[in-house]
Amino acid sequence: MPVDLSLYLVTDSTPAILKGRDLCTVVESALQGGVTVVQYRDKTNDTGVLVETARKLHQVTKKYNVPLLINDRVDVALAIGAEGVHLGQDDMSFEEAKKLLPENAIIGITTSSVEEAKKATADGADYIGVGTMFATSTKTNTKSVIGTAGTQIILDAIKDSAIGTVAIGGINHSNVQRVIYQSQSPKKGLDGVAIVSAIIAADDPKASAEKFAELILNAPQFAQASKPPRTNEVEALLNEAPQIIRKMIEVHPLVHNMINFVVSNFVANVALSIGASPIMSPYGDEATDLCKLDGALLINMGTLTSDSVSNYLKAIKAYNERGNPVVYDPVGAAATHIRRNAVTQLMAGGYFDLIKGNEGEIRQVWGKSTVQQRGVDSGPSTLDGNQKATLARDLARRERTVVLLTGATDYLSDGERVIAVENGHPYLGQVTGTGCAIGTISGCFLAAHRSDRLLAVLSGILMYEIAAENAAAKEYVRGPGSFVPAFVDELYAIRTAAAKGDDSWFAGRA
Ligand code: 3NM
Ligand code: MG
Repeated sequence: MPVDLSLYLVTDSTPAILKGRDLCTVVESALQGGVTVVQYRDKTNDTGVLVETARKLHQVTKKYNVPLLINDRVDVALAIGAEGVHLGQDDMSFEEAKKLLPENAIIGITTSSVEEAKKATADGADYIGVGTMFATSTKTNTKSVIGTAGTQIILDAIKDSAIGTVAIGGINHSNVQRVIYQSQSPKKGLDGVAIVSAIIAADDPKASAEKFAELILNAPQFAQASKPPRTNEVEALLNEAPQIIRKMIEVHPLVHNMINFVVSNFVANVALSIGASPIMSPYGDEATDLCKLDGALLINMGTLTSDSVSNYLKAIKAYNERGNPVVYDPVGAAATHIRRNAVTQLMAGGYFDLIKGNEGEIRQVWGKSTVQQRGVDSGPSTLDGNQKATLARDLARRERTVVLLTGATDYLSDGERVIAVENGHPYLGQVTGTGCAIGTISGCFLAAHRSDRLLAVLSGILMYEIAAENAAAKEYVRGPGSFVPAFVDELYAIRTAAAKGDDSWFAGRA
């Protein structure tokens, strides 16, 4: 019988986590809440105490028909007849443990790389613990923090094996669904999550375990909102765009902008001109109320300050929980150490329905960026069109979201489809805020049209870039200065026409 790894409790006897309570009592209440496997992990006590505690724990876990695994100490497992062991990379080797333990004992192995995962699989381990998912104060000497992206690579590497998989490190109620969703590789997903502090240190371990058990049964809100794409045909998508634009105008979505102060006024005017309802609020706690209006959130880190990231994370959490769309514009992502860290924290801290940026920014989010960006401008391009399309597609696939890589040609992908958009005008590159406004507009369209995020974003870009072309063609537009008011006018003109059912502005343009 394979072990049910779905809600895997790892114990901790340190005062900071156990808070003076009796371990057996805490574990029993977690079992009542639905924990499916328990690992006794104790890095401090003497062997005598380990054996005594393990024996007591075993009495409890047996009552709930749940296996008890012993961390590291094969001797303790043997002494009390536990169902198995969990071994770290520096513990006894799998082969040695296998020789000592009974034939049917469960053996799990901690892995944080493809090599380790492949070795554990080849050895015949029952499951692997994959981590560290997120940095955690419960265990600070972990080898590497790999996130959902690293976990996905490991799962993909062992996709042909039936070995069990469980993620560990920093998993809590607010991220567990996203962890499971974003770690999923096409052919293999996680069988469960391993939790220490979010259950053991909880005021009510039973309630905490119950909540985990319920959360892991369901996909996150944002995944439920994005049904599989209906069509692959660019023509068909283009035919639908005018209707989507009309729908956005009718819905009149709220767009909550946490955006840089340089472009704030311009972007608010753009949102108004297309028929949306902008609010500019950098205050994370305000999202608790604003997210209830079922609009979109835009995170634009163009003028990052020391408290921006914590504000962003609060707001992202609120929108993610309601399943309302969140757009991430990692402005100047590679420019400074602070911004590179912000990217890491935000990507680990929430789910984005669209990640939008120029080549340097998207490369930084992808994580293999070697280019040092100079400012927040787009900088020299080093990728050709095919490479950009591939990068957009791969990032969308990895994060299970939509990516828009902007430039003279924009590349939009949902991980399956990639669309290159050639519309626009060079004046867009001569005015500040025109790139940022695309993030805001995309948010409006994502809020209004939820069944196909790629189509929603595509419709928004087309409205925007065709308006730019129309504006630049006005005889009174002589340069970037006169372009700006003409551009806002043309967005408004398209909105007015579209609302009346007039799509002539669109015909033959995309
Ligand atoms: N092993 P929490 S992380 C025991 O990365 C353990 O291998 C880890 O605790 C690894 O759920 C970890 O409180 C602690 O973050 C996880
Ligand atoms: Mg160990």
